[in-house]
Amino acid sequence: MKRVVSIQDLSAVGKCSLTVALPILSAMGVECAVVPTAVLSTHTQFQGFTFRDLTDEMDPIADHWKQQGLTFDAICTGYLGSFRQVDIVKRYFRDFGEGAKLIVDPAMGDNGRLYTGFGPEFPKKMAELMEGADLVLPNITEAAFMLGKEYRESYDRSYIMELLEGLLALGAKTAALTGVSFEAGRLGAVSLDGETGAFSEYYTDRLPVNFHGTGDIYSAAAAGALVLGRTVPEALALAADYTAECIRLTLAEENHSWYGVNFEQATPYLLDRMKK
Ligand code: PXL
Repeated sequence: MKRVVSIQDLSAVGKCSLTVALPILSAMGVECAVVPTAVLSTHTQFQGFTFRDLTDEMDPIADHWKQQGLTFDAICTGYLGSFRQVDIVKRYFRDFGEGAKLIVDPAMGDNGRLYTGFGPEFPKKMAELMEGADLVLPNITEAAFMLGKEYRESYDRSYIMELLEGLLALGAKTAALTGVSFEAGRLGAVSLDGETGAFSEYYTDRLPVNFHGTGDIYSAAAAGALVLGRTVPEALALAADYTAECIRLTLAEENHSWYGVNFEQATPYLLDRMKK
């Protein structure tokens, strides 16, 4: 059985980060170890959330795992709360990276803005995790901030290629970008393989709302597919189809929550989609 470790926060309510990565990877038949980097009462889009930083636990957890001889097929990172956590993640990459895919989702912002709590210097620090990562999957906002490039709402292919090439220049082996749209009503992800130069793109119908946590759902599903042997383009397509289904099911519920999507109800779809 494949085993991955997911390093990100535990937002008690909010359907993002660990509360989606763990169930999604489990449903896919992948063991998911966790390093909770912080415990929040909710994700940061709620007002007045509590935040308990767990940075001090991260090294002792790694020490124990090393002593136990644990190994992983992938190390997946998401939302990180501080500069120090980025440095400790690098230690996880050094200590557990052999034979593991390093998958980095630099969850920091969306729609041209950083999430509450991140200062303007943080994206440059997060950018350090691009170096040596097998797959990085920022959205356009996160890529633009990490690269110190202008965020654009409307763009063409050359802007997207510039971001992908920038991510490769930071040292990522394969760069993906999520939330890309070249055509009204279609939204998807693109990728550029730094070794072969292969470009991939995959789009689904764009649903008329933006939901929180869908980036985390997307990267968990992509990571699962990747460790189960799919290629990057296949993994990105599977994750896009699954995320779109999560949003569809959410919209189908009349009084759906505002803070996250009904990813749980899309589990049968995910398992079915994995057979293709
Ligand atoms: O979904 C990204 C995310 C993860 N973790 C926390 C967040 C957010 C987005 O706001 O607040 C704590």
